[in-house]
Amino acid sequence: MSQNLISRAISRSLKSPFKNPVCSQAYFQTTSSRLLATTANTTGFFYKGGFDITVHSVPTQRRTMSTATNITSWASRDGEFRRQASSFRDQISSAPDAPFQPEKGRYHLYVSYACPWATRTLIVRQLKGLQDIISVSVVHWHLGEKGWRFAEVDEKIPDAGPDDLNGAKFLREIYFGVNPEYTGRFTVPVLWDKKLKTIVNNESSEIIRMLYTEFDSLVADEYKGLNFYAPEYAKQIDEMNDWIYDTINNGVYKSGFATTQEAYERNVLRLFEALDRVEDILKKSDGPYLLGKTLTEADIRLFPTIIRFDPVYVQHFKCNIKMIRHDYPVIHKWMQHLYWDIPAFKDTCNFEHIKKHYTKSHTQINPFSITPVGPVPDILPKSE
Ligand SMILES: N[C@@H](CCC(=O)N[C@@H](CS)C(=O)NCC(=O)O)C(=O)O
Repeated sequence: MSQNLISRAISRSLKSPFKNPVCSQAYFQTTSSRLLATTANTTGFFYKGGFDITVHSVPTQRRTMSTATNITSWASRDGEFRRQASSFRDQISSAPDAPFQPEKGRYHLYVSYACPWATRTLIVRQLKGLQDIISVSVVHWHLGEKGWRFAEVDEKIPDAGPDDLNGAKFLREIYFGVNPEYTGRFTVPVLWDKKLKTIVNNESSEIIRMLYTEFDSLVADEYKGLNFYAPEYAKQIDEMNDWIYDTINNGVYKSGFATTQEAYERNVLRLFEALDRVEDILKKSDGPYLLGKTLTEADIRLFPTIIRFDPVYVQHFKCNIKMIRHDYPVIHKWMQHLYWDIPAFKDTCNFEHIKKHYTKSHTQINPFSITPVGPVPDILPKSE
């Protein structure tokens, strides 16, 4: 199978001049020794705008050693990329005594349009009609040495801007504000609680599940009960998430960030075997979704990777054995339907952020930061 794929890939790459571009990164670390904006040894104060959280003073050197120096080192010594586990894992819940109760205007999402994981949360926020209930800040598309930063107003970055809520310049300030000892990566999405001034959760797979159900007392009637992880599908969704996460969602990163030929080939072959499997599942489905006639979390989690595939991963992450538009007709149709027919998918997809982020942030992969022009268009219209 693998040999087959490789020889087909080689013969194809000789014939077929792909015109493609690029995309992104990253992960995390462990434990959440969290401090809820308490006060000992306080000297720092980075929040502005009527926000009175005080920040622990932490020796700069320690921060630098634990995080900043390796912010652009994606692969481990053996050449394999390993995504770190998310640190903040609290839940919004309407259970009595739960500290994070659902409330209109209380929660905020820090996201990047470039990031497939953050995009999941934006899709679900819109699918559940939560736009007026949960606010959003979008970071600048560039991920630099100090991690994500916010755009200045005069930079005029379309669809990104300053952190009006907490006045941070870098996302890391939000993490350090909650836990000055934080040693993980400063990732998006971040679900922020304006009331307790803390991070509730920074794991997209958990955030989306809270959004399905916990705000139902606040959303308009048409959104109540809309659960993309309904009990009757839960087992199938879990099973699918498991291999799709490993081989596709994370598989593109494992291919792109590999620093040995062996790690790259191992992961890129697994990726295309998994895409073949998805193509087959969709072929057999009563459609138009992975599990038949109902849109589920499995579709929501797969979409952000597939929509970035041709425009970015083919070229930038060397996932170029096949393209979605040319080689996976059923996945292509599924993706076009979600993108063109359901506003929550198209409205949360920003190709300028996506393409610039990957190509201009990963200088270890693309040292001159040139963003490829193609493919044109980013997504084909439904007629093609
Ligand atoms: N497990 C996390 C992963 C999030 C993640 O890796 N986000 C990336 C962007 S795509 C990030 O913010 N990376 C910044 C960094 O690693 O410095 C989730 O699904 O929420």
